Amino acid sequence: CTKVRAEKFTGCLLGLALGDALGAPFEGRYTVRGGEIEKIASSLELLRYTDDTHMAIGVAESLIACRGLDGEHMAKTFVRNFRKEPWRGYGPGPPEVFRRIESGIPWYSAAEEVFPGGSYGNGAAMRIAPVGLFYHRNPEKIREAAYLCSRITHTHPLAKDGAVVIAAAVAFAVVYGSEGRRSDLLDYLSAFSLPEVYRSKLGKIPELALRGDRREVVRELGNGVEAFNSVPTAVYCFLTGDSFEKTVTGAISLGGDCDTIAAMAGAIAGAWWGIEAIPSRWLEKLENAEYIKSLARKIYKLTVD
Ligand code: 8NA
Ligand code: MG
Ligand code: MG
Ligand code: MG
Repeated sequence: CTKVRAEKFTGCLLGLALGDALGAPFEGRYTVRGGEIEKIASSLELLRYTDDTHMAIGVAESLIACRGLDGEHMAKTFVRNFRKEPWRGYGPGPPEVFRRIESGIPWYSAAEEVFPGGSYGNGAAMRIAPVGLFYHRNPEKIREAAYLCSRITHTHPLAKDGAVVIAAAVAFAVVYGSEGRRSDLLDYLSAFSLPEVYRSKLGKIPELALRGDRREVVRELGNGVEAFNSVPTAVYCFLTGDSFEKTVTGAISLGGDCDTIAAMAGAIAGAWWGIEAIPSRWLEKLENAEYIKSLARKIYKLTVD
């Protein structure tokens, strides 16, 4: 396997933030044309990220402070960050969970009744990339860590397994990119014994990739806020985008919850190709880029150096 480099860690977290920030103006749109993304990006002075990145920052901060995943510490970090910047476009679930934690409900059960059976939104998967970075050396820990991180806000099994897919994909990208074959990701993921909806959607990717029909991708894999309607789509975008830039613009062009799909795909692509593959015209405009980069470097130091 290739050498694990710090540039993959910084590429991952900055890739997540850029997918989120570039996609945010288009969230909820039915269609997005390629030219529109660049037009908006160049007209904006600052590329502002949303809840996806804000929560990933919390995951990274807590992993660094605790040298690993501590559920209570991470929950408190989420609550504190949310209170500082509640305007980041959070879905309805997490703010309700945070209120419950503040009212004294323990972090490990606060999310259970916010939705029947727990939330299956993509909010656990959208923030999980730092966990994939932190545990890239031991895939057997990825499931446990992704579940623990998800449990704070998303207790539905499909949300938790969606987070496993993205964390595992990031670990794969860090370890095998960019000299390996991207298509080996599907084999790598098949070792994680995933629920049927993930196995069947991931299994459709090779054929969808051959046709490359946008509407068919949206119909078969989804572009919604549900983890199972966006996580396989993000994997598709990484496997079919031939560069960081194409992965992210391809994800945004699918519409729907496209900032989140682009955040997940951007994290995987950034980890695969490294920061040097991220266009500087985007990086220069990214809000808090230096801070996000410093978090990625700290995770690298704790796990590789
Ligand atoms: P969430 O936990 O609130 O879940 C998202 C939505 O999924 C919920 O609001 C429900 O509509 C639905 N849902 C989840 N679980 C269930 C269930 N068991 N039964 C019925 N419906 C359910 O939020 P999240 O943290 O998962 O975030 C998901 C998305 O919301 C992300 O794209 C994020 O960016 C955010 N979002 C924000 C905006 C905005 O403009 N503020 C718009 C879209 C999405
Ligand atoms: Mg958003
Ligand atoms: Mg968002
Ligand atoms: Mg979103």
